[in-house]
Amino acid sequence: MKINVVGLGYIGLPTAITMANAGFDVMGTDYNKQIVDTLNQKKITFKEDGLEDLFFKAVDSGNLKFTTEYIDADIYIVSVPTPYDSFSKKVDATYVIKATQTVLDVCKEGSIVVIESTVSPGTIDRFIKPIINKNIHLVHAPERIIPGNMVYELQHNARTIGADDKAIGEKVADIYRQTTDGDVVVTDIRSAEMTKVVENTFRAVNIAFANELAKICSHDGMDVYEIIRICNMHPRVNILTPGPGVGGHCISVDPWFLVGDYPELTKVIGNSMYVNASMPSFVLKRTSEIMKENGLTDYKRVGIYGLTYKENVDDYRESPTLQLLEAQKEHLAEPLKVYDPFIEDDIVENQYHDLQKFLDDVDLVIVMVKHDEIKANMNLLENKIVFDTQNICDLPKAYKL
Ligand code: SAJ
Repeated sequence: MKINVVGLGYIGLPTAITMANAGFDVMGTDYNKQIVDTLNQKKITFKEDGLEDLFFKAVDSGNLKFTTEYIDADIYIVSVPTPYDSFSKKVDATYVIKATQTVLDVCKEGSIVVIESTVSPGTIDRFIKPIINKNIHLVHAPERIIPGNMVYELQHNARTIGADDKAIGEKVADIYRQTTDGDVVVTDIRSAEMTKVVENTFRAVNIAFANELAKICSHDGMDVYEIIRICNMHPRVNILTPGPGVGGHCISVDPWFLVGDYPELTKVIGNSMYVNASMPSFVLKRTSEIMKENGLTDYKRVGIYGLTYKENVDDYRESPTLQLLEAQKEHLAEPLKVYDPFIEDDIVENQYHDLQKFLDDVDLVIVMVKHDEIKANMNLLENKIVFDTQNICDLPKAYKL
């Protein structure tokens, strides 16, 4: 059976690798020639624990190849980005539509097109089904892996297969069962679309609750972490961890699909998203209070440690640090200094690539990400004023959220 994985980003590439290692004949397609060239040179395109070895295994077995072309296959797995329109808050299905159209140009009758990209409920009915001009089968199998633990989750997560034709759903489920030991459930397309967005919305709302608690506690000088620790000893309470904001391309994006489609029905969800989005500005406000308390007036002596959207990944999309830098533009002439051990390229102004130089140039360090490397370097921060937004620093004078 020939599988064509379309889109070789954070989801498509691991999916192609997993399918190839399960024994399927896989072609990975991406319109970005640079990505395809890099992969064809046997170099992986992003860092993820354990993925590189699986990538080598898949390529060496001959089961995995890469091209910029769409090919004739039995099954297509579409994993292209679905951004949202920041004004209307609605899903932008352009890439999925375009990819499906191109699949339709090359595929034979009877082939199966599996959409893994996250879409809002109803997107496939509204935008994909109307362009189908051949006898093919549509399936939605929303991805579920978490960056930072992708390899484990690819092999163990339960999966949802949405298909309007049960037999086709079962056929695709059997393929996914060869890649994971988690349950693989078959439902209809619309329910599968909904489950995916609901899962990420659940997390967004719960993070917002923790963030709101952080603000309440900060207002009255209470320790939010101590309060959460104690509350979580209750058998039915499980509060998440407050932080400097919510980044990435999932939790900070997908719930907006529901808000965009059901503006009158999403008060909890909408407000949660605003609470999460307010956290970088809250960090800035706390920073100015901490500066005042320490007689520091020069923002040029303030540095941000961590630029990625979360720990131990190199993905900085929608990261809290980027959000904070955007928020500070209104107030400061010059951007704050930034260092992240995971980012080698120049992403923002005033970015350092040498930790010691960064530390020499700042007096106040805002810890934004809980990278293992930052935890290991905590002793280097002993003589700095530290604002630890991630609760990883046990230096006695570190400020918390
Ligand atoms: N965060 C907090 N507090 C927490 C947990 C997370 O502030 O207690 C922040 C993180 O620092 C980060 C953001 O939230 O900035 C999102 O990180 P995450 O680790 O919660 O999730 P993602 O975005 O990396 O991956 C999520 C996962 N979804 C769920 O757990 C429901 C993953 O399983 C999905 O596959 C992924 O979204 C996706 O692609 O949809």
